[in-house]
Amino acid sequence: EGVLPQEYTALKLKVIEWAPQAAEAIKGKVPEGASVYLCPATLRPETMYGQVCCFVGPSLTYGVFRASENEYFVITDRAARNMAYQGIFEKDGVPEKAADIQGSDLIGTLVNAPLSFHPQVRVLPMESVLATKGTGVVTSVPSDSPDDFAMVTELAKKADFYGIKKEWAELEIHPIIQTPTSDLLAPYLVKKLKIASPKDAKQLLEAKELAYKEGFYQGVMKVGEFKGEKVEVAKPKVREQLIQKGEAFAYSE
Ligand code: A2H
Repeated sequence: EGVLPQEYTALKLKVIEWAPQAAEAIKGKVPEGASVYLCPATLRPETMYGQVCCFVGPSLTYGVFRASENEYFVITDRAARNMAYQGIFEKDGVPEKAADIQGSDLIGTLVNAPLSFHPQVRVLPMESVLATKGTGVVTSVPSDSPDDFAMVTELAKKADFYGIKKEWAELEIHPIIQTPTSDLLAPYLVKKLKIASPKDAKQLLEAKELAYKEGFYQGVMKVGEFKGEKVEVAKPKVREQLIQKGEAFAYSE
């Protein structure tokens, strides 16, 4: 835990079609007409053009929380408590939980990914998602996150083992940010550091630090409304735009 609070952007990924087990879990508990969102917390809102899937921890338990009259968020209990304190939910006080869903039951759910080249993406498993950070939901941007690239590569390689359809993990990875080294910095670093799987924790940590520094301080947007602008400049603009459109909200911890 750092000394300063992390200012996350929590994205709203609207559920379009539930995986069968998730549909079962919420049946009769969440009103039919309500919009339900998975809400990944990110520090890199400017990369959201590159989302290819959404990760949940298969062994984590998530709650479906009532955020307002007609909107529900899928997040950890811990995140819901924090959000209640931050006044993110319409009703103050104890967050209202409509249902529990096991992470593994969410796998395969189809969601909308705001800003992405791929407007619809699948929920996929990532063992390393921590229950103690963010919302327990992580949107996957393999162009700029080494962790995400290592995981989608693994999922595509071993789709049967993970019980997913191979094509869910094989969406095209578009360049989002140009840096002096590459326009696909995460895949570049994963190859360069010879990272073979998501289990190569030490090298992944190194790749993550390199990617974060270079992307933030030397990156230039290659796509979107702020194309040509420095990442440092574009980041708060993309964030503000997402929030204005109701596709994200500020969340800190
Ligand atoms: B970031 P920090 Cl493109 N468990 O978003 C594991 N990882 C989590 C998490 C959790 N519960 N909650 C959030 N995260 C990830 C984008 C991104 C991120 C890019 C590049 C780097 C990067 C797309 N994934 O993070 O420990 C989320 O992934 C590297 C720092 O609070 C979130 O931002 O600093 C980041 O970790 C927050 O990590």
